[in-house]
Amino acid sequence: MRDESALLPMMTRRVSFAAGAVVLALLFGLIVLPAASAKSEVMVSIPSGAGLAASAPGYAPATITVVIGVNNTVTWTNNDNVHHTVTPGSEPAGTPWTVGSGDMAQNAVYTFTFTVPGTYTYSCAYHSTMAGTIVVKPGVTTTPEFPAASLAVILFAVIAALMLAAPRLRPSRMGAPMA
Ligand SMILES: [Cu+2]
Repeated sequence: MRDESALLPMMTRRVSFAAGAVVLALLFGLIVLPAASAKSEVMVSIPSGAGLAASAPGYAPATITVVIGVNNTVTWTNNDNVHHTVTPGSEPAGTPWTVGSGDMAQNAVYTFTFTVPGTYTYSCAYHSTMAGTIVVKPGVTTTPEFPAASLAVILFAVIAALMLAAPRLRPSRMGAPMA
């Protein structure tokens, strides 16, 4: 009879632990997953008259900040009636962004996804007054860190399970009469 009363709080603890795990999983699904899937691209316009004078808005907006994994795809649209380019200037080492758009006729669209953090400058090959800046920030979670974190959680779970199971595997218990 005493055994049953001692067993009850233990089972209650297990149930509340399981409930806690379910709540955490739901919170993860509600908060983290939508944030990760809500990727958006950044639009930059080359407005009408972009290359006419230094005062003209060459690229609108001229300076943008993007975050890897969130909104690091940038699309330029030539809304002017003359040709322009998006030509890389200074950029962080190791970036694959070296060529740029090439010639962009009226209504031409050019898209690039930035994967190397840093500050980029670019300009138009035809109009020296047109200049833009892109600041690329690293994402909150990067892909290489994820497997390491998962391994740590799995290792912790395995060790915890072994510690819980260990007392039941003792020979003295195994030899005890069942009834
Ligand atoms: Cu131009």
